Amino acid sequence: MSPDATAERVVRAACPHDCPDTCAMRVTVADDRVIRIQGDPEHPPTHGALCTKVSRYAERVEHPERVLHPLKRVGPKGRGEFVRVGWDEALADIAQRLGAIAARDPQAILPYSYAGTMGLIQGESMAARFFHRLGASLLDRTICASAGGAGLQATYGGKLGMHLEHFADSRLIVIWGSNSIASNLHFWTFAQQAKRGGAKLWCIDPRRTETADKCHRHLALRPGTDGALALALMHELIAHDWLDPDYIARHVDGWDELRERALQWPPERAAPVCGVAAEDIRELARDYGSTQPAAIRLNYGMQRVRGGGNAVRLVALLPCLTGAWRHPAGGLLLSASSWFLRAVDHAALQRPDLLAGRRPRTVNMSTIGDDLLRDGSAAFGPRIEAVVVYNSNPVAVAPESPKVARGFAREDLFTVVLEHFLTDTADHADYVLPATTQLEHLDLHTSYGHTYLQLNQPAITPRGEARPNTQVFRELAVRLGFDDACFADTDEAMARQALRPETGITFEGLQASGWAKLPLPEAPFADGGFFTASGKADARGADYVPNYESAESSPALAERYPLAMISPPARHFLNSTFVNVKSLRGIEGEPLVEIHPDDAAPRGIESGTLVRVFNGRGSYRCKAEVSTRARPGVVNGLGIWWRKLGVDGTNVNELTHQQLTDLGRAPSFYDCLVEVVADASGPGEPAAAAAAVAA
Ligand SMILES: Nc1nc2c(c(=O)[nH]1)N[C@H]1C(S)=C(S)[C@@H](COP(=O)(O)OP(=O)(O)OC[C@H]3O[C@@H](n4cnc5c(=O)[nH]c(N)nc54)[C@H](O)[C@@H]3O)O[C@H]1N2
Ligand SMILES: Nc1nc2c(c(=O)[nH]1)N[C@H]1C(S)=C(S)[C@@H](COP(=O)(O)OP(=O)(O)OC[C@H]3O[C@@H](n4cnc5c(=O)[nH]c(N)nc54)[C@H](O)[C@@H]3O)O[C@H]1N2
Ligand SMILES: [Mo]
Repeated sequence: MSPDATAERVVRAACPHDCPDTCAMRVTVADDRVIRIQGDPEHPPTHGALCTKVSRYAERVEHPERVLHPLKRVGPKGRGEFVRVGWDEALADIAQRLGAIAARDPQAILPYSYAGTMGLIQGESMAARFFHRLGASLLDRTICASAGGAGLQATYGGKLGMHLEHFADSRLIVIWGSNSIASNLHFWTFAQQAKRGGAKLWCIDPRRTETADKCHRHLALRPGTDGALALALMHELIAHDWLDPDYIARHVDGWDELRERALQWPPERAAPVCGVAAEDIRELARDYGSTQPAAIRLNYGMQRVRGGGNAVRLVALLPCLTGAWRHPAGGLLLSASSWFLRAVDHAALQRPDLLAGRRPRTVNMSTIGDDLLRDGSAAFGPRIEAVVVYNSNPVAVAPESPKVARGFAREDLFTVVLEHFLTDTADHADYVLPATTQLEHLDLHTSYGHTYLQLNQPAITPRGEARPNTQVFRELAVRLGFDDACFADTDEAMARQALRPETGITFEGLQASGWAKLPLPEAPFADGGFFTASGKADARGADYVPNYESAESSPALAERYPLAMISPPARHFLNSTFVNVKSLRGIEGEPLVEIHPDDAAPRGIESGTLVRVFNGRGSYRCKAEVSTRARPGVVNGLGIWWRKLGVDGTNVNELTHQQLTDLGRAPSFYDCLVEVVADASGPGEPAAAAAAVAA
């Protein structure tokens, strides 16, 4: 250790989590230990503040249950019984097993990853190169945002939106399908500034969230009816002449067609569909049509239903009809991701050219339950024989988890999981490989909620024998005889390759300051210039698409399972990450379902009652919380708990299904009918009851 290793120093880092805020962090270390983690006060989106979860990041890094050595399965599949092995032994065996499968058909190997870290380097860089070179199946990464992403793409030509900071100057903010205080906290600061400046805040959310409590008005619509609401708002904009005809004429394609459709949706028609009062729709339309600048903070919560893609399209067209885009503080933000395409070259990181003309099949991560259980066929391709999981916990987070768990429990499936902890997925592995955390590796970060590029520099040495994801794939490449020069690139070399010279953002610049703002206009669509081929916002074909599961679309099903269930994020977890951090789990308490008093009373349910939530797919037990946070007819199962920490080893995804959204091939987690009954029976019994229901 160098003589000054015990002196305190501050390392510039970035929060790795799947959250729109992507905070800039300052990590104070001494003697290879973390002393403090703080938000960077100079980074405008972070403005010095971190959320409760990430200010405790060191607790996760130094967690006593962290996986610090490679582990090899000894017990039956899924039991989580392992012995410690050396890296050489593990990598040699993994390379041999994957090589043998690839010799038959590399498409029988499936990489499975999502956004455990949002970093471009520990995400899809060396891993993508490795799987491209191998010719493995490609993964369609749809589990979170692809319905809304496709909606934005179809409408604006990209995932493009307002600058976060300008929300502070808006006069009206519609927070739509977003519990900002829980999942987009740094946006909330800007919304509060606007509120103090006199702005009116509306919240559109089936759940009365902590965010809804702090807005002036809350519209608690039924899940999956946002498209109908948007059409009714358009109806009112037309009826009251609150449109900007000049902006529409120059910058919107397909308005005549959309206008016809909107005229069929007076508030009286939308009100019973949405389950809200027509008068409230009128009031929202009046506010939106007569206030400038007006901004919409849309979030992904509203696109996890069958019609999610179209709903995003319709909402994204609202600021094009009123000309809100003319102002820096007007418009809409769902995602800012595509702005970063100007700064970051993803192909340089992922090297799709290594496919060398091969076109492997694509497997949708959202149907992993069905796909792991599928036999080979002409339509599907070969049966999946091996899965390599990194940055994800599919057994907990993917829809219809009874099937996902059964798939991962296949004795003939070879599974490798790169992880920090023994998650529900890691429990099913043949090998668990210890991964470094954000404080131990280098990474480069874009953001979906702001417009700053960031560099994460390692602050401490890897704990135990943990290795960065990149290192694992580098070594597997060597063992499989891949001698392309790109497999020798270091993490820093890849970060440098990713930076396009055009924006003037350099690696050295990022090293010095930690972050750089993308050079972009303040009001990006003030004079049109959408990224579509025509340069216009595209309204063609956008329409309301009802849910798969609702009283309107499936009345017979709704008779058996009369309650709609949504399962939005828990504030103190990040998807299924942090569920094992005791202090945070302590705040969340235990798995619960919120139910409105009018739904609870006839079922004999009180707060604290152990209930069984079930449908034809499965059964999940948790505590009930009788609360007006739930609207009548809708129950809220909060957070993605680890199954093994649940009452019967299950979580909310026991009940969700694998049907895909209208656009983007995404799951429809919040398009789900259930029934809830009090059930204090012993463990094991509910599963039998559910089987009876299914049969
Ligand atoms: N603390 C915390 N922060 C997170 C996450 C987390 O798990 N915990 N998850 C992260 C991830 S992965 C993502 S994708 C982002 C964004 O994640 P989002 O899922 O957008 O997260 P929220 O904003 O919390 O939730 C969206 C809100 O939408 C509401 N909602 C559900 N169905 C509908 C509907 O049909 N219509 C409307 N209008 N609203 C509906 C829910 O009640 C919820 O309050 O947040 C990220 N941030
Ligand atoms: N019912 C229901 N289900 C949902 C949702 C919902 O709202 N309701 N939300 C959906 C959404 S929006 C999303 S984004 C998905 C999230 O699904 P995932 O992306 O799978 O997210 P996490 O559950 O947080 O799991 C990420 C895992 O990555 C690991 N990890 C973190 N950093 C690293 C690293 O550097 N290397 C390696 N090897 N591992 C790392 C973490 O330890 C963690 O176990 O879940 C979806 N599932
Ligand atoms: Mo997500």
